[in-house]
Amino acid sequence: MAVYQIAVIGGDGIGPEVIEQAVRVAEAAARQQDRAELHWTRLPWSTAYYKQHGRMLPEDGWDQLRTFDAILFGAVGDPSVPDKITVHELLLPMRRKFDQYVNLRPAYLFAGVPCPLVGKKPGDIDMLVYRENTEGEYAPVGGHLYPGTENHIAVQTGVFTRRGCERILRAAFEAARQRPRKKLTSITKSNAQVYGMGLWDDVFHTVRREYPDVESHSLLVDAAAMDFVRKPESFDVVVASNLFGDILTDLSAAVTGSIGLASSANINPTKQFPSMFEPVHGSAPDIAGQGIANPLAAILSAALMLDHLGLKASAAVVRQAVSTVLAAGKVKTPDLGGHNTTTQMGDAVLAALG
Ligand code: GGG
Repeated sequence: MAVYQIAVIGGDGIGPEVIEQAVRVAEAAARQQDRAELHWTRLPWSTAYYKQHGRMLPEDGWDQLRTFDAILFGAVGDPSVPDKITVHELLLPMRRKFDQYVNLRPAYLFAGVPCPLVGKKPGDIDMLVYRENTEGEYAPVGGHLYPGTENHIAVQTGVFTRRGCERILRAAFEAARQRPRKKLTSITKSNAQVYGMGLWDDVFHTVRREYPDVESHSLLVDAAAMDFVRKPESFDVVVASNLFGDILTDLSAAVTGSIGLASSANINPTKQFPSMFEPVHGSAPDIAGQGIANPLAAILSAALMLDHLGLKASAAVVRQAVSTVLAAGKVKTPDLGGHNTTTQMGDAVLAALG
């Protein structure tokens, strides 16, 4: 029996609550479908850990993490500690240190999930967003001058490299090529950000020549935001910079019914380093500890992890079980208009695995 070593970082707020349901479901599916054993190592790295140790993870934390086959991550962020510590010392460096340059964020309108847009049927919205994950607007490049004075100056630099643009665009084109619609939209803002986004567009026009079988075009981010609402069914694969991808995927989550269903994978395609799988949502301190968070985004993220590990049958059965539970509509967490708990939703998916 193949054994996979998985690091589990529940993190803050609802992170640990939803991630435990993902662990249960992934473990059962892997055993049942692929006769594989997932061995979980829980790492308590979080805001609570920071308060105790003065850092988000131990000194050798990155070396510890490097040894795992994958990382399952809940959420990070707590109102009592600035994001520049919690998010910027754990989540964002993880993506860069392990060169997880592909942030894949699928958005799908499931049967049984009310869509806030009129007239959309299950499956009408079915897109994959490829978000660049290691540079762009989230590169920690910048600084302060004259802080604490009237003349305080803050500089935040977006970093766009030919290599960085090319590899995320290529990953997105490869994905589009595999999909029935073979369509790709590259998100830009080169009419305002002429340097970074200008390079992004240049690389897009170069790479697209290699994919004549993919129908591709470039779209301004503001027009994309409008079209995610007006005609989300027109999108298939979408590729965007770090910031634009982050913002647009909250919108794609909203139009597919709930951010509680939005999964993501932070992938190092070379497999030189572990990839990391996390729900798109954050730590949601407003509902933390109540046991009512929707665990489906975490469970679907675990399905992306199973795919990445090569456990395709397990991944497929998890997605099917989630679909079945949503379509039945008997178990619903509050974000879906119901009253069920996180654990009840986990139980329902486990039962639907068969
Ligand atoms: N599970 C997602 C999470 O913890 N999000 C917190 C956050 O601030 N994320 C920023 C990002 O995804 O770039």
